[in-house]
Amino acid sequence: MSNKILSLDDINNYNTDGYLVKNNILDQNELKVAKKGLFRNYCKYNSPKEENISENFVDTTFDKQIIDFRKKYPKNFGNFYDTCQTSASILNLATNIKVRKIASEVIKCDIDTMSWSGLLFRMDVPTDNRNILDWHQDQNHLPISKNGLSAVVITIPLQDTSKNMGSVNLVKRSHAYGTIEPIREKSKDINKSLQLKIPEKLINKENIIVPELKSSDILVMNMNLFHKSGFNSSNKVRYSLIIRYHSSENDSFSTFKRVELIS
Ligand SMILES: O=C(O)CCC(=O)C(=O)O
Repeated sequence: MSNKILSLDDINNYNTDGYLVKNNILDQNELKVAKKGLFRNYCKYNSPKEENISENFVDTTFDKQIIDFRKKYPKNFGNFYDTCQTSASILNLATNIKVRKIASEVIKCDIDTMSWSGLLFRMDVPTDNRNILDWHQDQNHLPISKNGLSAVVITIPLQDTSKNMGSVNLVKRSHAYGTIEPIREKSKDINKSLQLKIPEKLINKENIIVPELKSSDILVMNMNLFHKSGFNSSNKVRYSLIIRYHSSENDSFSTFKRVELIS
């Protein structure tokens, strides 16, 4: 009997559509550990205003505090944000064995020969425009594996994510274009994200999908799939992890030192 996590249908759907949502992958206990890590990092830089706030918060009380903290103390918020980027309990969700197994099944490589790049923890606060990414392909930002064919992007939400929280928008089947020459936009504001944009005329609006992920689900995407951040019009923070896996045995793989990352 196969011990694979993905079915043949999953793989076929991924190959055809350029993405796949896989439900019930993450363990709620691991999510609790990650949220506890997030909460403890927050407590280092700002005291929670409510004594009874739960480390396993699932309500908007904590989010409200994060939003206020970011507004009032941007420098401390930046330190909190950066600490989370290296928090072992948070990042563990992205390097979890099930996530790696899924990546290896999609790439069709040995799980023990994979490398990762672009591991990032996002906290997207309501109405923020500074860090949202317009239509792009991850292959243009992280060209570690030539053509992106032996690599994959995985997004992991830490909470149930509705469309109005700015969930990722993607264009089904757009990976068929291969890697497009992007329009480069670097803002003078150093806090704004670099944009390597896909020309708007290539976006087929009828194929736009906004998956609403549950906290145990993961979104798997082809490195060439067109996607962008949604706009967070809710009153909640959208917490998510993004990681890219690569087959390091594949000839198309370059080590980080040799790759000139576009920034
Ligand atoms: O979660 C998001 O807002 C999208 C981020 C994204 O597309 C990326 O980092 O490549």
